[in-house]
Amino acid sequence: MNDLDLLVQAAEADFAAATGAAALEDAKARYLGKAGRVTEQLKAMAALPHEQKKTRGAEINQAKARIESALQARREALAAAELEAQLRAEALDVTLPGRRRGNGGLHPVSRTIERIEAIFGSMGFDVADGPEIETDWMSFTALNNPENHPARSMQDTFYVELKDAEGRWLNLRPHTSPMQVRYARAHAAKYANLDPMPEIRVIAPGRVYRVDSDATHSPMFHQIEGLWLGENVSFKDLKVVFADFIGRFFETDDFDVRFRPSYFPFTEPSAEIDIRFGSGPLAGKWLEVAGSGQVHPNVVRNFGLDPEKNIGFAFGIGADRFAMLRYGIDDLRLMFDGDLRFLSQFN
Ligand code: 2U9
Repeated sequence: MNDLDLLVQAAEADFAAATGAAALEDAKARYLGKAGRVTEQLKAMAALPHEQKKTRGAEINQAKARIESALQARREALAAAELEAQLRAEALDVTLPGRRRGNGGLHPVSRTIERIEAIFGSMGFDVADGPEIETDWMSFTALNNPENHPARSMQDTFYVELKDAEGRWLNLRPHTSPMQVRYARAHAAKYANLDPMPEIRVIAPGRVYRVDSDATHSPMFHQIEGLWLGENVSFKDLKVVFADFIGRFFETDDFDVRFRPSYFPFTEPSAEIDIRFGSGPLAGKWLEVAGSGQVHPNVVRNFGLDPEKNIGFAFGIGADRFAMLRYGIDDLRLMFDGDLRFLSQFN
């Protein structure tokens, strides 16, 4: 092996030792650069006798060509290795199963409201809707709450820092009744020239707000109120409608209903409604489940109707409480925590 073979061998070894593009370019400079070993050999030819120059020059050029091709081969090998590594790092395993998107589902309170809407819907009740931020008149005055009644105090109600047209603070509705007031007034206006007027049969489900918070009270909860107003709708009708509703909601005939005298400003007379199951997990205990009463003449007047011709009843239930009774939930706060371990049990 002559000196040029050794030079080529050394270059090949150097290139092989370079593990990156930068190191390879450094190695190239050591052989093919201005002060590189191949260039050195070419310069050294100047000292040779004339007749040797041609063969020596050809040999050096041959060695240079072998070094250049070794360099090119190494460059390609490094680029291929780099690509390979990148592909491996960014590899996608297309055989992995996809990530499932949760199915979602209805909240137990929403299910309860839908269920109650369906039961009352089958008895001819419409469903009212309305704003959660209300005027003073809609939340209190129309419902026969005297100006100085404690239910109006800041203790019971959240107020919004905006005033209504009468200069009174707007409130977060403390009950769903304003929806029925709006519904009844629209109904009265729509059928003003019909005598007798078609009956009002409506339920109003929705969020309501009170300044109250513990294991059994939440500052936001859900009420469903019902209103049936006609020429001759009585407490007897209330008892039948309510008992039918209870039987269908809890899917049993095995229960008693009891009315206890009570007071609400918007009904007179008023009654609390208790039920007692004869069997099942809640058997034997009287449970207070609703408030009710005959709609107060002042309230009927505020609908724009004649209280002599429009008589009926109203009732109110807590939708959250009904959901808890039906599903056997013992802490109201679970309803509003948004914990999927709890919520997914209902779907
Ligand atoms: C209008 C007139 C009267 C609805 C009524 C109650 C009695 C009542 C509570 C029960 C449990 C609310 O969710 S709760 O805390 N409701 O006691 N609600 S009578 O009376 C009305 C409604 C609308 C226009």
